[in-house]
Amino acid sequence: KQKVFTVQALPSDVKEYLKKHVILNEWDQQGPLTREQLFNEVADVHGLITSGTPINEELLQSAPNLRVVSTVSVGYNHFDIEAMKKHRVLGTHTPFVLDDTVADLVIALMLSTARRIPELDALTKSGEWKKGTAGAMFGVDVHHKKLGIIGMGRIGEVIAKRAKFGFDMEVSYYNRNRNLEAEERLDVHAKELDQLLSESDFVVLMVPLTSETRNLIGEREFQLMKKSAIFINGSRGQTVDEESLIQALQTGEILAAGLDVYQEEPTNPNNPLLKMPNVVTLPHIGSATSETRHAMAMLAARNLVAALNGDDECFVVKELEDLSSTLE
Ligand code: 8YV
Repeated sequence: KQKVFTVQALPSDVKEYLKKHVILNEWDQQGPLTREQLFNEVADVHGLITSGTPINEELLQSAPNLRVVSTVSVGYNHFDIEAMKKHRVLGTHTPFVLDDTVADLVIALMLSTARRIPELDALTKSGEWKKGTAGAMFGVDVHHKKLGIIGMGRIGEVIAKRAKFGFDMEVSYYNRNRNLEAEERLDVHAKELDQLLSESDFVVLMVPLTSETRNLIGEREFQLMKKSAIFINGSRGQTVDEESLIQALQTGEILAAGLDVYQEEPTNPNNPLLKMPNVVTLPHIGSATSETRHAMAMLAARNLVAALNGDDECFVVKELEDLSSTLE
């Protein structure tokens, strides 16, 4: 049997599945896994399961037998694709199983930010009912408003469906390449980025982190948005220039923001975004429901076993698909 190390804590049934196919070692989750410990653990493994460990030249050099890295996430910006190609290491991820859950969370952030739920919850719980019902605490409507989605991929489409059919919103999107199927299926409208930013009441960022999307939204883009706009980021913190976001919120260039991701995670307690009443902050929990995290873990395990066995019934990240065919 081939040897596998998992950095990620896995449900017991997933571990039982893996143990039928591989020799599984796991991090005991006690204390930080230092780089030295990680390199020691991967020195002789054929497979690695993680959700964010940087898969870079340094790690790959310390793991000469490594053949497959399976990430428990749909995003794989922690994969150094060129280094993985050089070391002929496959990377797999977990698309589809989390689309609905992440889309639910984005809608929840839209509603929570628009209707000022965290502030009003705090006022109710602190006995300040009257203050909570005052005009100064009114939120804004979501239904019938204009939603602009930056990144109309699988998750973006589910967000659009919920917004259109659940809240009668008018939905536009910006993609590098048009998504004609989504336009046909959901009657959503492709727009240039600047037009989408200037017209939208809600701007949702749902793009993978790549060299093209890093800092995609910065000072110029926030200045194009309506002063009544609400900005939601459910993608990766690095897709936004965070200093510009802070500036836009502090100067009233936009009304509010709902964030699940940040430049630095875990967030620095001194981050100004954590002090602003018009910012709803969540700790990167877009896919964090019991059902979905279990489904992601099981899919990551199945991806790993399939890839180790040269079986193409697994979700290899698209940039490594060619490698997959040559490794069979
Ligand atoms: C993960 C995510 O939970 O799937 C992704 O890309 O960002 C989340 O679903 C996160 O990466 C930590 O596992």
